[in-house]
Amino acid sequence: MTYPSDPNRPEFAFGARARQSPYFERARSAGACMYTLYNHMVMPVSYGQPGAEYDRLMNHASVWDVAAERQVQLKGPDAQKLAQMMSPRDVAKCKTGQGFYTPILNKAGGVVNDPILLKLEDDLLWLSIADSDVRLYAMGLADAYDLDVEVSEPDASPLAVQGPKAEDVIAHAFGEHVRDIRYFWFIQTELQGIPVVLQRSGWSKQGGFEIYLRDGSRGAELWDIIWAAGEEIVGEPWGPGAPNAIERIESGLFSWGTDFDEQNNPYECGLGKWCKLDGEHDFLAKAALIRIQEEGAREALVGLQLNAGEPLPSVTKPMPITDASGAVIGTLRASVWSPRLNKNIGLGRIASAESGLGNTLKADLGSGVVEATVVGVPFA
Ligand code: THG
Repeated sequence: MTYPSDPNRPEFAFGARARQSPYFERARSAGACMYTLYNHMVMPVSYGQPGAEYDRLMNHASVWDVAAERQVQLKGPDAQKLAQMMSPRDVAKCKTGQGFYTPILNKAGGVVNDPILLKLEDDLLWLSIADSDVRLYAMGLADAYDLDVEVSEPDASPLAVQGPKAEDVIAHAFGEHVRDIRYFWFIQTELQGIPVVLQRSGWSKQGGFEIYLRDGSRGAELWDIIWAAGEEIVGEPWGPGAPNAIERIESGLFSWGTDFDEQNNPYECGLGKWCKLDGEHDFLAKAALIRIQEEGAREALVGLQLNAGEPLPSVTKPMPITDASGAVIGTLRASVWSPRLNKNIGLGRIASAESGLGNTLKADLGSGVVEATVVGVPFA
C-alpha cells in the first residue's frame, strides 16, 4: 500500500487533534466528501451536490453534522459571573431554558467568539462556540480572577435539522409539544432513551432545530432516528446538508474567523446591536467599548453586490476592496453566487466613511476587478 492512495489527492490524518464527530461514520455513508476543521473537530461542508443541498435547505429539510459547534461549560457558583465578564449582554436577563446570541469580548473589545449562551441552570451555562478556543480564554479568566467555576468541554454534540419542513421532522420524532419551543429556547429531554438538549436554533434562516446529543457513543443511533423521521415526513427530497455558504451570506449570518476575529471590535463587524453599555451589568470590555463608541468605529461590515453578468467563483480568502481612486479601503471576506437573487453577493469590511448604502466600489477578485455596490443585509 502506498500513501496517499492517489498522489494527486493528498489525504488528511484524523486523530486526537483533528477529532471525529459522533456522526462521522453516518455522514460519510451519506456522502460527505469535503471537510473543514472547526474547534479541533472535522466537520462536513459538502456532500458533493451543491444544487440539491441548497434546494433541501430552502424548500424541504436536511440534517447536518454540526458536532464541531462544541460547548464550553461553565459550572459552579461563579458561572454567571464569568460569562458576564466576557459578554456585553446582560446575562442575568437570560432565563433558564433560554439561549442568547452574544459576542465574547476581551478587555480591548476584541471579538474572541460569537457563541449562543445556553442557561441550563443558574450555575450551569454552555457557550455553543464558533471556531476559537474560548475554553482556554475562560480558564485563564477563572484562574486570574480566582473564580469558583469549573470550565470544561462537556459531551454535547449538536445535530441540526434545517429547512422549512424541519419543524415537522422534529415534531414527528419528538412529539407535537416541540412546536411550542420559542426561538433559541430549549428543553432537556430524551429521544428513545438518548439524552439530548433540543433547541430551536441553527445556522440558517430557514427555520429548524439543533439536537445536542449528550452521549457521544450514541451518534449513529440518533442520526438513524432523525434520518428515518426525515424520510417519512419529507420523502424523496430529504437528505444530508451542511452549514451553507450561500444561504448564510444571503441571510447575513456571521462566521467568526471568516468575517472577523479578535482583531475587530463588535461595532466594526455588525455585532454592535448586542452590546449594551447602559445596563446594570458590567463586563471586561465595557470601558473599551465606550471609548470606541466615542471615537467611532473605523470599519463597518457591509453587504456587497458584485456586478458581473455571470456567476463568479466564490471568494475563499480576503480580497481587497478599493475606492474609485484605487486606494484599498477594506476587504471582501466571502462571496457566492446566489441562485435565489441571480446575483453575486458577498460580505466585506470597509472604511466606515465608505459604507453608505449604494456606494459603488471595486473588488479585486484576483481573476479580475468587478464593481461592488454596498447593499443592505440580509440581501433582498
Ligand atoms: N448553533 C449552535 N452553535 C453554534 C452556531 C449555531 N456555534 C458556532 C456558530 N453557530 C456561532 N455563531 C452564530 C452566529 C449566528 C447565529 C448563531 C450562532 C444566529 N444568528 C441570528 C442572526 O444573527 O440573525 C440570530 C440572532 C438572534 O436573533 O439572537 O443564529 O448556529 N448551537
